[in-house]
Amino acid sequence: MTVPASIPSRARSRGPESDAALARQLSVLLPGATVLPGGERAEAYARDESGLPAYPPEAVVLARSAQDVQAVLRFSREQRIPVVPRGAGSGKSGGALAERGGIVLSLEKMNRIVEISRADMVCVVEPGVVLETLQNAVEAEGLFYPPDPNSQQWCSLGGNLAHNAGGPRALKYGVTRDWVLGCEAVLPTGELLRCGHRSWKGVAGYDVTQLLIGSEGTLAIITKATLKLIPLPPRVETLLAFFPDEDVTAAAVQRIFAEGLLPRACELFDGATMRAVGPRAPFRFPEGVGGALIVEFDGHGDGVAEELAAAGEACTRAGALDVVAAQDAAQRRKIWETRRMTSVALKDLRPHKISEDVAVPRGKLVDLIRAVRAIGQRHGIETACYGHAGDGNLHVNLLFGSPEEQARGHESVAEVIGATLRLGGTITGEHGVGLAKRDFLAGEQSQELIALQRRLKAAFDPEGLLNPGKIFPDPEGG
Ligand code: 2HG
Ligand code: ZN
Repeated sequence: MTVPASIPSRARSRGPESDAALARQLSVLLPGATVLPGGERAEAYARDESGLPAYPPEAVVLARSAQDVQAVLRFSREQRIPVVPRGAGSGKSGGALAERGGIVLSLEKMNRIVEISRADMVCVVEPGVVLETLQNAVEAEGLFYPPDPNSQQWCSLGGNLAHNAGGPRALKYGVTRDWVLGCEAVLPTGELLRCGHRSWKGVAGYDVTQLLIGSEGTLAIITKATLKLIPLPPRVETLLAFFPDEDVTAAAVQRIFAEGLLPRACELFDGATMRAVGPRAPFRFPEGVGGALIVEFDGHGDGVAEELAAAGEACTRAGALDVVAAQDAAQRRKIWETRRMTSVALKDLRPHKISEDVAVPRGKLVDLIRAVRAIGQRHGIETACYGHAGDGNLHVNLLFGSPEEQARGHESVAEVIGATLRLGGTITGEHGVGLAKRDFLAGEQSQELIALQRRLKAAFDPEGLLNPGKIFPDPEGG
């Protein structure tokens, strides 16, 4: 088995004429499908939410069916043109960027909820379904699909599956992977594969379904997925606790778990984040606080309120200045809107910020926050940390003021990653490696493990044409 060769885009001629010729070939291949030539009309497909530079594709195809996906992948093989699968473009690691040119294959038009089965407690979805659309549809049936990445209003299930997306509720309910029973996918050869099962259990053979989840569109393109659903918890209770500083806030997370509690979400804001978000937030933070936690429980009956009260007491014992419980659904919504606007508020404040999504074992949260502060002080860079503290996954933001500062600040990014790894953590808790973190993978994983993954990649994609350049450090260093 050979390692897939990387396909440098310079090997093919690029330009308006060749892009138009490619689009014409694809239109003949897929009569009636939307095909955009590279250039102005394809501009929206050159970027995602990673903040990485634009990588204009040579052509964009909006697939309508698994058969369209099969046709494009067969064409890619014949012509040796890379294919980059794309969902809603909400990714944070550059996974949908055509770094090496080629065809961007958008799944946005494949957006049917094929089925919601109350009897089997599953749903079957196409990859272009927007997460919130699915959540609303299953909740109308009294069912629940828990994964809730921040972009839930516009991210699509295909991207969630490819990146094994998380979110606040991952603390209690796990990540996307934990909800996938089976899928239909197209291999880079064009073959259609069905893997997994519809039953809640199934252990036949290797778990190819789970290998595809989180493979960042490098092994196959998922064209349908069967997801597990559970009953919608009838009761939800939420609190906000305010602390004097971020160390005390992070230490309070431990206290909550030490009480034997498992919230469905436990989200942290440090002081810098609160100062940035505060003026625009629908929920007003009190003056002079240096950190906050959102803690949320769900379930049945009064036990949920009891758990919330116990978490509130744990926060007070840990040093909270104040603890407030949401009085109704409207207040809960305001709290979550405040949390969900954090990333955008920081970006508006500092457009050149770099945000990481490192995760450490929960017991090391305070150490991570201290390490980030020390790195910021050493380099004279303001930092802001917030995120999924309950599962040790923090969004560490380095608030660069200009592109020049950002360019100089890459050393501090590497230091944040280094500190995370020394604490036994991971370079990415939820956004994936993509392009953004591929150069850091070898810091976390052994050469043997990376080599094994490259061999797996080659087994699926011998020519290395499906989403090339993602996840793994480039063997040629380019
Ligand atoms: C969040 O939790 C998202 O808000 C986005 O994962 C984080 O922008 C970010 O880095
Ligand atoms: Zn997040």
